[in-house]
Amino acid sequence: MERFARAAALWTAAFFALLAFPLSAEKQGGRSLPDRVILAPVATYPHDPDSFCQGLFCGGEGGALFFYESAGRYGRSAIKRVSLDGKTLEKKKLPRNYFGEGAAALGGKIFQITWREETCFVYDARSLRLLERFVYKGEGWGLTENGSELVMSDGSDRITFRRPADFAPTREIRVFRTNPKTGRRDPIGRLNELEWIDGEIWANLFETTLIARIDPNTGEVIQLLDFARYVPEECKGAPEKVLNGIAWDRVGRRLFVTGKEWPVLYELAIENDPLKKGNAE
Ligand SMILES: [Ca+2]
Repeated sequence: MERFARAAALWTAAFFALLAFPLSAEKQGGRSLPDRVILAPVATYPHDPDSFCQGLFCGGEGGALFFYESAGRYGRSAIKRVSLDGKTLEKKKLPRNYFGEGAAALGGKIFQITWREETCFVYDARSLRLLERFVYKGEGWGLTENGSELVMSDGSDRITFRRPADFAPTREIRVFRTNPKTGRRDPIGRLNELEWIDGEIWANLFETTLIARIDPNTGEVIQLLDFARYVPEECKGAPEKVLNGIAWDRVGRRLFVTGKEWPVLYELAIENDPLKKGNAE
């Protein structure tokens, strides 16, 4: 897919800005994480500014990358197949009384949860034909998958693992951050859109510019990444137009982030990750 040449100059400036304001060092649980930039801007793409993005993940194989996006709001909720350059290729609307939230694909099916309607819609991933619905208890916020299980947030500090066969919960973790001063485990709540990346859960924290990297075995937040610099100017005064939408291209190892009604989607490369073996100093 062709990238936008005009983004190059923008990103040259942004890259130097990023170097000038590196992510802060974080001290957690006695560990001191290196003060290093791990996200490098690569490109920008258009995103539908009318799409209230509640869930995003990559589809396609090889060079034919596209996205599935779950859009929210009553009357405007949908599951969509979207091209890298922001065009809606296919769209299935939800009934007016359902508010779309997180979405993920597993076993050739797409699972789309809803905010307060306790319903998970299941579609055929190719045709987007509705196959069935599952019910669950409580609110639905974010959804991702680890290759065999669905992984769901509900706006609290809880993440539940669910069976794709019937959406039943099988286990849960509570997300926390070790307080560097007291050593106590402080709950990290308002977990929203999720993405499974290299054996970690990445979750944005609702109404913040933060994405937490979470150890899925313990629930511990191993790093907080601040995306404040990526919030588009035109969204800064609108409280609802927050960061939401994390997608990981496993083949190309590309990270994509956007937000609710953001006009832009960013591609970022994860470089020199100090938390991965081989990169530690
Ligand atoms: Ca996602």
